[in-house]
Amino acid sequence: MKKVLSGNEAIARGAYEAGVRVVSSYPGTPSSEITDFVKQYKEIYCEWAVNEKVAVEVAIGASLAGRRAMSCMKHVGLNVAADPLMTLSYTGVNGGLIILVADDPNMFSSQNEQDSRNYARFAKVPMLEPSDSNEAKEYVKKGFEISEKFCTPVIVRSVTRLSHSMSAVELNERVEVEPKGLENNIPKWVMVPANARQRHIFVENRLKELEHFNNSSDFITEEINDSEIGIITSGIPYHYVKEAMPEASILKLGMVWPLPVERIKEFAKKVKKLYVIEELDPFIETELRAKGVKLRKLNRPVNGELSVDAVKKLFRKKTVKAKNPILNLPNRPPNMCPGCSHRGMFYAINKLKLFAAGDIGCYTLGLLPPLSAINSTVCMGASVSMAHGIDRASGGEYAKKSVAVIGDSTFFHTGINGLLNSAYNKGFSTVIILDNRITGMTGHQPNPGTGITIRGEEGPKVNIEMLCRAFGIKNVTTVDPFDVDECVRVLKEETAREELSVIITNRPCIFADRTVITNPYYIKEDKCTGCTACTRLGCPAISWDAKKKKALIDETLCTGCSLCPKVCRFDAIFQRGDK
Ligand SMILES: Cc1ncc(C[n+]2csc(CCOP(=O)(O)OP(=O)(O)O)c2C)c(N)n1
Repeated sequence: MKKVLSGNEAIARGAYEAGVRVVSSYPGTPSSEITDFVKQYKEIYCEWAVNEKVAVEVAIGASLAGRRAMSCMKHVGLNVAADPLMTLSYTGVNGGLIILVADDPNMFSSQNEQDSRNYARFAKVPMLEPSDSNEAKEYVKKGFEISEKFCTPVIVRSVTRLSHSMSAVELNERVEVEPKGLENNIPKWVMVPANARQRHIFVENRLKELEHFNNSSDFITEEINDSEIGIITSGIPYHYVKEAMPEASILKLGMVWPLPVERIKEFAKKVKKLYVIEELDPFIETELRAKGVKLRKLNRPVNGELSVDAVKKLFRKKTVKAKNPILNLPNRPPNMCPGCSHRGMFYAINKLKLFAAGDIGCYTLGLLPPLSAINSTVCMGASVSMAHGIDRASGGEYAKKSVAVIGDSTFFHTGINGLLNSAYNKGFSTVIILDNRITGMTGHQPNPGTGITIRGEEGPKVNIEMLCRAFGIKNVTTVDPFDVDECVRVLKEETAREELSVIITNRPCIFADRTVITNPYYIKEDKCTGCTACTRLGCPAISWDAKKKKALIDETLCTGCSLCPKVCRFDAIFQRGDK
């Protein structure tokens, strides 16, 4: 049977058909839906781990226990999981193990544009790169076979265009794989130096065997057309090449590491001019040049996505200038939702002109005007440790005018380590944990603070306040983020302290708990003085009537969060149902 599936759904299906037993992942666009799709298969144990390092380690444990396992993440997640990955390469696997990494060329929702193919070379493990949904499913299945045959973790690389586009997929039955049992093999699994030295030799030999395998594998498709131009490509760029250069001969690679150099050299002999078309880093190109393959140079950008037109331009082909309807649309910058529980705290931070070391989540949008209350964003968890660095660099002085701002999921991911470090090293910083009980930014996945698991089963709900106190932090305050005056008061008090403080907000994400939505507010025109205090909340439900010079509330958007009446000094804002 055939079905049209997104790349992410196809990857989940591939895991199901391959007899996978355990999937442990951490959400991150564009990979998040894979694990959400996996949860429909009751044969697979699946979970949201607290971060990618933990997720991969869970998969390693499952592999050691003799079962097929997968761990999914976005590209930056692989940085967090890099530590186990590097040594997993040495141990190898028992049950097959796939790390699914989704890159984000063009950074539609990421803080950097790194090319994960470098990790395959770095860790000396094979990488498969599918180009459509059917291949995505098949490569996951083949990936498990390779993993077990060569005793290696396999990285399957997706990109946003693959993960989020849809194409036809041939569905097959699940194949139950015989469990291999817990492997007790000390020289293989205990990576003390004496054992690791031996395993490093194994890794180098494995890489040679994998290259040999790739040279004769069906991961390569050769399409011989005109002998003038030959193009080596893989993944999504393959489709751009096919459409832009139908006359060219194409060598499409499915396993992009280790490269099938022999097959590439054979292909090179069949064409006059040889090119590589790939997105992001010149990964294949650099490698082939080092191996002595003569390639023509193209002025290809190393940032952003390619497209059919971009490929045509590289070969000086005419492109048809289509009318772009998007150009006529008004600019809609991202914004926190109406009723977002983060808004009040950012209003207070802005009011006090505090320097905010930010983090990654919906609250990063606090950066934008009119709130303008985020001064740095590096990676998940960095806010807490950076605030500590800011504090220590100034002998405590800057701690009085700065805060760290972090969401609950990000806190559980890696913020927790930073906070423990600040507590242990007696810092003075003030850490604000915006606890909306959900991983908002990536699609509302539950986390250890939500109290439910990925499948909606009840689980323990971490008490962040008690956790902070267990670290030895004395000053832990919980505030209502819709009470701006209280937020300002607590911020003043805690930043003034020459001690570490934690402030926790206690309102749920509007999507995590719809019961908090109540009657909308409206503005009484005669009472509104046009002071703009409410518009400075940046709430999408509040707009400005330029003619009347007064604020307006769109009642279809308002969730009744009660924040705007609290900042209105003229009592002009009322709730429907009020007298
Ligand atoms: C290492 C890493 N993994 C995953 C992501 C994707 N990601 C961006 S924000 C975020 C979590 C946001 O949740 P939370 O901290 O609870 O804040 P909220 O969005 O709910 O405000 C995640 C997982 C990332 N940017 N980096």
